[in-house]
Amino acid sequence: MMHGLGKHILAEFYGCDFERLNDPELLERASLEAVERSGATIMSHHFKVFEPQGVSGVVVIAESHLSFHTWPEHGYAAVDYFTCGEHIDIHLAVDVMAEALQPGHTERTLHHRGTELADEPHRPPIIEERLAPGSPSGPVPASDVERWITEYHLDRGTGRRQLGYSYLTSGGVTVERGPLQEIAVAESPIFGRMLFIDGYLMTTEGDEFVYHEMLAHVPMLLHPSPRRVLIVGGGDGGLLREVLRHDTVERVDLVEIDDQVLQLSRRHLPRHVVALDDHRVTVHISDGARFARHAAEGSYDVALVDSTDPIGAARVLFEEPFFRSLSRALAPEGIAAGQSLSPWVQKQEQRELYAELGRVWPGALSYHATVPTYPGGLWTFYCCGAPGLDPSGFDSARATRVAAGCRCYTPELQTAAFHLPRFVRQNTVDVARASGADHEGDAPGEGVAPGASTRGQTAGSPQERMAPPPSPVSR
Ligand code: SPD
Repeated sequence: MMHGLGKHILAEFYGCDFERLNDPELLERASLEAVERSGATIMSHHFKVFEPQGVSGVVVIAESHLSFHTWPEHGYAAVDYFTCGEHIDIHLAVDVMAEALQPGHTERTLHHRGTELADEPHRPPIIEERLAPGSPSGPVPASDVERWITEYHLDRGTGRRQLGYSYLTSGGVTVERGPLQEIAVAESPIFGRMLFIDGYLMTTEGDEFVYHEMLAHVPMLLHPSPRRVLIVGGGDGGLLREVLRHDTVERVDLVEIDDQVLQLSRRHLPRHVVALDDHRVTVHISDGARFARHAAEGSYDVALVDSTDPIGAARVLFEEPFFRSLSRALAPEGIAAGQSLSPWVQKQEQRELYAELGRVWPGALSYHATVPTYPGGLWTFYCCGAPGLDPSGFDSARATRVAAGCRCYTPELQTAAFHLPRFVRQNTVDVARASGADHEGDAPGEGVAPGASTRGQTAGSPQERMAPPPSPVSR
């Protein structure tokens, strides 16, 4: 996902074969194919063979460049790919180079370039007045004017609107612009109060129980005894309310970046906020990524990420460094889970998310629920932990107790939610697994959950055992 003016990936290929690193034809073919398959437009290319060994090359593309340098004597190649194209799959380009050079292990670092110049403007909620169907022509009585609030989805390349979900509002709309984001509260005849952030619908009184119950209980039940819980985001309090249904919980740190979300939720979403003042809870108004980075190692049993979609300040919560911090902050049996977007409306963002997850948890699992007010309706969640994390490994008596207070969650859903439609599996867990496999053999501590080996997790992950064999990942 693009944050700033461009993406720059630096890939280190170690342990490559001397002959491959010294083969200009192979390198030319691979670099041109890498660029082409990633979706970029080739303008020119130049390759240089060195004596006694080594090859350098650059492929200039309309969207910037790919370059590589090889050191056959060290079995090493450096590959850089820089692009300002929103739709270009830079990881795929690196995959193609890796297929050609077959490194023993690789490291990838992703840099966002020009981030200071590309701050995203606040998006106000879009509220439009429309005439009720059948209104008479001429002067229109006020009662015939309807106010609709719309969540628009934009094309990633052009920024133009391509999809809108509209809700008739009944009553007034509250809009508050803060330093971080713009929040609106409106009321829908079907879904009750609705909270929007920067024009995107976050939660409604009508269907929030589905999302919050499923995001809380499924991962909490996969931990034998969750005592210490971290919630990143979730300032409306709905997720916290569900977490506290678990009588094992002793402490919850809720880290919300924007105090305004808490304040507006306290005012407008009374059924969400019931647990905010519980004695086990500490609310931190702080940046969740920084909080996780500084959390003591092994200090949480469960970490739940209840963020907005990857826009503005939340982007970092969908990227590898944050997942690495979470993995470090979790105790050995720890579970991390979070919302993982729509396979329909955010197909590419979702693939990118699972590729990032897979570098930390190659066996990342995914589960789903239907949230009618989220775009596409079918909503997904990631769920990660130590290798061998088994979606059916939960205490059913505990699940039954928790479910007694729920409107959506049931012990049956605990496992059923992990059975994904094929296209969802291909866009989520298959991507994570492929991305993890690419990092097999990385330095210890890189790309693995605490105490885990990447190789162990990749072979026969629980979701793989529950599902038919995956078809090849197509990017
Ligand atoms: N597309 C919206 C997804 C939002 C997920 N988190 C919302 C916060 C609800 N507690």
